[in-house]
Amino acid sequence: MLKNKIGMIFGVANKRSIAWACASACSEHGAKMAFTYQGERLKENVEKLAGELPDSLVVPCDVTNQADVDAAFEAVAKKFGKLDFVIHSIAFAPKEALEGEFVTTTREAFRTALEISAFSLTQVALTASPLMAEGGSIVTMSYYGAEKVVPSYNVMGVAKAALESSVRYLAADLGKYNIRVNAISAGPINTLSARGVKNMGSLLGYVGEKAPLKRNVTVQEVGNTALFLVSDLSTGITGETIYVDCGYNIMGI
Ligand code: 0WD
Repeated sequence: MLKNKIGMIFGVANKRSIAWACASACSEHGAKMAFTYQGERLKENVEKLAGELPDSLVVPCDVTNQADVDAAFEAVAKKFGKLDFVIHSIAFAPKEALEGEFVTTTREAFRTALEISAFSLTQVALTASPLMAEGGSIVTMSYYGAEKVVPSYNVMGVAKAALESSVRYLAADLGKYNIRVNAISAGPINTLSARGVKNMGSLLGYVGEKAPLKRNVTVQEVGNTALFLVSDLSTGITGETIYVDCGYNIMGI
């Protein structure tokens, strides 16, 4: 399905990362990929994982540093000469902002969360689009806390709201180049980032009970949806936020 397609994956921290599940699904269908890692602490992990896949590239990229972003795309252009899809699967907020009440969010925490978790998508889309001469697909990861209040999700919910809105504006701008932009709104999954959100364990239990499918979503299910969104099976879809949450979001009470 993705033979001769080149992807760029942002947000692999370890083998549990949603980004890694997306990359695994895309690799099974023939894609070659570049992986970015944020800082030296993640380098070894990402190199080891990417090394399991044929002909992959690993480049550093902290999205708060524009020079890193530019250099990462230059490295992709040099090795592959083009880009067909991007999976943006990164988010960050200071730990103290992910507990207690939202009303106490500091200016600094707000700025950091919005810059890394929302603005970075626009930054990546702008830099990726010249490499997508034949069109392309950009996918990002959101969460239900963007639209409803989820205790402790706080400023990250506000960042995800900005992210989902950015998806629509980017889709409108880039559609003329046949570049599609979509978000997956994933149900809770026990990853490194998720453990930063207070009460994640009880959230998983609650959602697993209330969701129509009576369970939590698996990371492979999110990966398979990303595969669909970057493939030619979804060429009519852009600007959407697609729920992969075992149906949790449709429930009133
Ligand atoms: O329940 C969940 N796990 C859900 C996650 C439900 C719905 C959505 N998501 C979203 C997250 O908000 C995020 O956008 O999915 C995305 C991926 O999250 P993940 O796979 O759950 O978490 P993780 O494996 O920790 O990957 C996120 C990575 C970072 O990892 P750490 O844990 O080291 O912060 O985002 C990257 C980093 O690799 N990241 C950055 N990358 C570049 N520049 C930066 C940065 N400044 N900051 C964080």
